[in-house]
Amino acid sequence: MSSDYIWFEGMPFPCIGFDKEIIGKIRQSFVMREDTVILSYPKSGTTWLIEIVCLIQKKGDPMWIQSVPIWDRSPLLESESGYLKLVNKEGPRLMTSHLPIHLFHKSLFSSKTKIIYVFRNPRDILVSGYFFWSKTNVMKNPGSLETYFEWFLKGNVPYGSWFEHIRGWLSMREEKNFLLICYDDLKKDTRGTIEKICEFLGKKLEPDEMDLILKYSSFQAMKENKMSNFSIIRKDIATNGLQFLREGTTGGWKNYFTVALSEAFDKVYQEKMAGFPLGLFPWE
Ligand code: PPS
Repeated sequence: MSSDYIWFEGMPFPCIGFDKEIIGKIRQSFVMREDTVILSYPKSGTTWLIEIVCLIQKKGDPMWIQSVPIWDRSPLLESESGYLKLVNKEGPRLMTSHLPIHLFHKSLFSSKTKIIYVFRNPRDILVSGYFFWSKTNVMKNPGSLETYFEWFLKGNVPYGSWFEHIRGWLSMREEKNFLLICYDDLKKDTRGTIEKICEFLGKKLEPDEMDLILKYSSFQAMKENKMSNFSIIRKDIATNGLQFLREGTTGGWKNYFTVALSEAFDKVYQEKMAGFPLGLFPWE
């Protein structure tokens, strides 16, 4: 049975595993410290980034990523279970979040927290989201890509509008504790992009350690890793047909959008993305 959302101040959240009191508490009192946060709008490459950061921390040793579920390694801050894992944890924390910038506690802006924001062509996000959310029970089933497309453009999907999410977070792009990673660049130059992440995190790797990271964070390796491929997700959240690592490509949306959908998307995109500098988004 698919249901509607949990709403927090006009923003839709998945209806299982989330609680609006917790979302409120994060903004009110979840003090950020010397943490590392992997931030994204859902379906932007979050899981890939988590796997890479975990492997960087372990210098390519796959033991951790192969024995601990991804949501325990880098808990999702705003989920009920993630919040409980993080709130009383001492020392620097690794966490994930899809929250928009205005729902974070103000300490984020004065702390030493390192933020890695991963973004992706919103057309690919839309298609990925359609196949993902349709196989879960955490939102109403759209029934067709056309319906999901309409919902996405209106922001009537989990975490609301992609356009607002990216505009909010990109306002931090000049800050030294903020790293912007594009899924499309990560695909094109995985090694070079991982090197950037290492530099940002202050980690130095030997060439053979980098080779191990490339090996264990590859699409195929992650697809086979039960701790990362969502095959052990709670059965009330996802149905059996869920394939989390679905295509893992850039530009795959072209196989799903009709000409009419593509034109409709471009129109909204141009209106909503006005004002960003040229060259920031590789798909433009
Ligand atoms: S979520 O639910 O928000 O955490 O999803 P997220 O991890 O952000 O995005 C899922 C998409 O990322 C793709 N993915 C990868 N692509 C390439 N290489 C690797 N290693 C990889 N890991 C995950 C995943 O396949 C989803 O994209 P689609 O287009 O659906 O395949």
